[in-house]
Amino acid sequence: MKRPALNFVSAIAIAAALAACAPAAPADDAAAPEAAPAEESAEASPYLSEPLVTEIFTADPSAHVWEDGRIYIYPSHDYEAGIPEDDLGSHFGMRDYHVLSMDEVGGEVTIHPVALDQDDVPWVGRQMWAPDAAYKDGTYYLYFPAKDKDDIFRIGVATSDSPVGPFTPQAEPMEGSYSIDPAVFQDDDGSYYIYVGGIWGGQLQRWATGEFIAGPELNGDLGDDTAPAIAPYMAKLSEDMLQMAEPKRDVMILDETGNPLLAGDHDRRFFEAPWVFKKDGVYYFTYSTGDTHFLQYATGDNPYGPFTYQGKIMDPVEGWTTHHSIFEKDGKWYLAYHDVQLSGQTHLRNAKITELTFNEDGSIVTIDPMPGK
Ligand code: FUB
Repeated sequence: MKRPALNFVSAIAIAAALAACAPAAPADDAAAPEAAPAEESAEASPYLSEPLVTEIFTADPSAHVWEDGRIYIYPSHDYEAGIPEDDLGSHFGMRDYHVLSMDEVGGEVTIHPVALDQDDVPWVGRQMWAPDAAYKDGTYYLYFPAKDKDDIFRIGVATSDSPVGPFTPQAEPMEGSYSIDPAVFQDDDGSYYIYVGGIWGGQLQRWATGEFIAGPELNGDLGDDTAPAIAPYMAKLSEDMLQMAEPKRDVMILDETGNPLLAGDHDRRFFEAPWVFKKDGVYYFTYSTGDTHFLQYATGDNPYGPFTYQGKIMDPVEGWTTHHSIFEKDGKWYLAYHDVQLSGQTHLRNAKITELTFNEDGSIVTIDPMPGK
């Protein structure tokens, strides 16, 4: 599923410059002259917001405000792996992570040195995809999906005493983990919960029986559009934050009649990118619909769900994937997301931030990422 590339000559020039410094720009790149789109300044930008950094490609931005009040973003680090595009996301061949940080939205962004490289994780075979992070009692935890040596996605954990790493990985992935896109939510009582899942290339559909089923017949949705949609899974984390402390549970997303969203409801069903936050006592389960390119949300009254579908957070961005996080800073709420403004290529993405607005009743005002298009 390909989307048309951008037509800006300057964007292509920037992409070429970025590809030349792949796979991983050194930390010092934060000090390097920005490959800023100077040539674009003559045209009005159709985009709602601009890339956070231009020195490296970043995607799937998981944003947190830690105790020092600074914003830390844990993104995927896209690079040109030279693998042809397919519906399994083989072209997303990422192999390391860099953390970004800034004092405030719109402030100067620091690109920190490599936080974790796939060569440092004994069980990883390839594809370090969308990570998240958590903080507890002086330790920062990086949760990341990667394919093991059998090409099965697992969730790894790595720890550091610094929010920007370097992170030391556990020797094995989390017990019983599979699929992609871990997101960790800390509740007000100090409990932590992990939410995981992504279909198609994210392999969640391959676990429908509880065992991994290989083979091309399960490359996509399960095939029965009238069945409940495939659910991501979640569990409370153990005290040491390294394992799931209880059996995994399905995250159920219900429609307005109280029935599960159906597999055929591609505009609303879960595809990937779970992210949970809490506002005014309401638990928001947010996610991407993948092949229909929406960010959607559902709400519930506890971290386990069920969650009832409420509406759209964002219309499709430029590029195939859409993956986000939501955070509060100084009384304002923000959406971190990505598009492909810099490259025009779906696997070379750039993270962005924009403000998120709530109505009085807690509903989210849908964002148009391309208001000038
Ligand atoms: O970045 C690789 C994958 O693309 C992520 O895991 C998905 O959420 C999608 O953004």
